[in-house]
Amino acid sequence: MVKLDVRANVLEANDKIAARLRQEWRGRRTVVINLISSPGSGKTTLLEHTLARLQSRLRVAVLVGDVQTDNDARRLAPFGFPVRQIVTAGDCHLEAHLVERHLQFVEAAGGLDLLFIENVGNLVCPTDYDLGEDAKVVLLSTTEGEDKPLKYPAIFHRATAALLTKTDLLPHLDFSLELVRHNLRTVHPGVPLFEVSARTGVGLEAWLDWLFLQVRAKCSGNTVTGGDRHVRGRAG
Ligand SMILES: Nc1nc2c(ncn2[C@@H]2O[C@H](COP(=O)(O)OP(=O)(O)O)[C@@H](O)[C@H]2O)c(=O)[nH]1
Ligand SMILES: [Mg+2]
Repeated sequence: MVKLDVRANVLEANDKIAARLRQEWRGRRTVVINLISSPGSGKTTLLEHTLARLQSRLRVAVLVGDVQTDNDARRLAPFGFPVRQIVTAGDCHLEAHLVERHLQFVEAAGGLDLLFIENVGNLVCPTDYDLGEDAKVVLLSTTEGEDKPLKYPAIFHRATAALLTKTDLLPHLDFSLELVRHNLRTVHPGVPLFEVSARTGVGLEAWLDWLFLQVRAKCSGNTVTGGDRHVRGRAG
């Protein structure tokens, strides 16, 4: 009982800070994307390929969370956008106060169109922690199995969009695209699914189009959530 109360208090405090952050970013017209997946699903790799394609097109910054190391920030730094590592030293998710602590960095980056937050690798812990984002985007890689939307329904239900990553590996795996699409639709009917390979570039164009849609929508004062579709796309 006491444990439940403490958790409720923590979440309530988190929500208050997240509301402040959301207000701040609404004023700045910055789209904030919270990337969530298991460790190793390809969040940082997706960001590497996304940042490479956004150079001289959008003003972007990245906050990246990990339990230890600044490896991911070092991987993302070469693309010329401001990147800041948040080390949680044990915590399995980012909380709004950690993001708020870096608000100054984000502000110093100037009028941003897009802020990516790469959450700590975990399909459970980050789910309940609002970071003031416009969209939670969940990644699932082909090597993780088709059943993950059913096993971790909360994050797949809350996500505004989903990506199936590492589709280049499909010929080597017993993985059914039909089944993963079905499982995702069962948990979250209508959520857009981008089927991508960072390695080959397949599907990245559709993912970028969706990001541009978010940026345009925020500039006009809305947030777009996408339609009922899955997108296999061409190499982007
Ligand atoms: N074959 C293949 N491997 C990928 C792809 N995307 C990521 N990986 C590999 O998956 C591993 C974990 O990727 P990373 O981006 O660090 O995952 P994160 O922990 O979610 O940030 C790395 O060895 C990547 O090279 C992809 O599209 N295809
Ligand atoms: Mg990473």
